[in-house]
Amino acid sequence: MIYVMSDLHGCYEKYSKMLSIIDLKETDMLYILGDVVDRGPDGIRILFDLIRRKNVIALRGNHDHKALFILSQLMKEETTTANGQFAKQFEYWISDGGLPTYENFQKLDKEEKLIILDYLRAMPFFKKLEVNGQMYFFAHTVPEKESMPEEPELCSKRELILGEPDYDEIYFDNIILVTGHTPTELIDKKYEGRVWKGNNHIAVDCGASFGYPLGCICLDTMQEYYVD
Ligand SMILES: [Mn+2]
Repeated sequence: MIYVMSDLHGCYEKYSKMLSIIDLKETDMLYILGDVVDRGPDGIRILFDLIRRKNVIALRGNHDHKALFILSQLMKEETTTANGQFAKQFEYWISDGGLPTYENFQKLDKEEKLIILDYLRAMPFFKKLEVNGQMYFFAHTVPEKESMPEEPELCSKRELILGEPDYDEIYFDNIILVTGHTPTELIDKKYEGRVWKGNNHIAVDCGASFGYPLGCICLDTMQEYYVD
């Protein structure tokens, strides 16, 4: 079975409960569509859990990307959080949910820090795969329709972590887009805390870090799962 969820944002308890609800088997695959860290308290803890799992693949979100940039800069001795241009980026990240990620990263020893940075650096930007004869494209997000190339994998990395999709447009007749990044209540208030589906697009960020449930969808059965 292929399962997809997104935007864990440090919500370890919901993530852990979801794994037991879906009863993830060794032969299943779980894709997490980015933003593992920031906002909630336990992003680093989730990363350590992901690192030891062979059948869970986390794609990169804008928060994972930013955390990688800031934390790897901080590993360099010449960088301090008081230093000019970097200070501004650091302050912005801290205020945009980076604080718990920063604090928990600082508690790690050097070897653990390098393990986390290596994992963040290796997070892919997208995954394309077929389930039951249907092609799917997974990414944290996609650009607006007019900026979408002929093949979704040709999108720029920036668009795949920061794009703003047109949810009311069909992008491809033969590919279903599966994305996170935008809590589904912002797509359609009726889908508050629920997976949104329409126009060959499935949006799975139910807003777990904003008090809504964590959602997960099984693409083989289209069954949805929720953890409050
Ligand atoms: Mn995001």
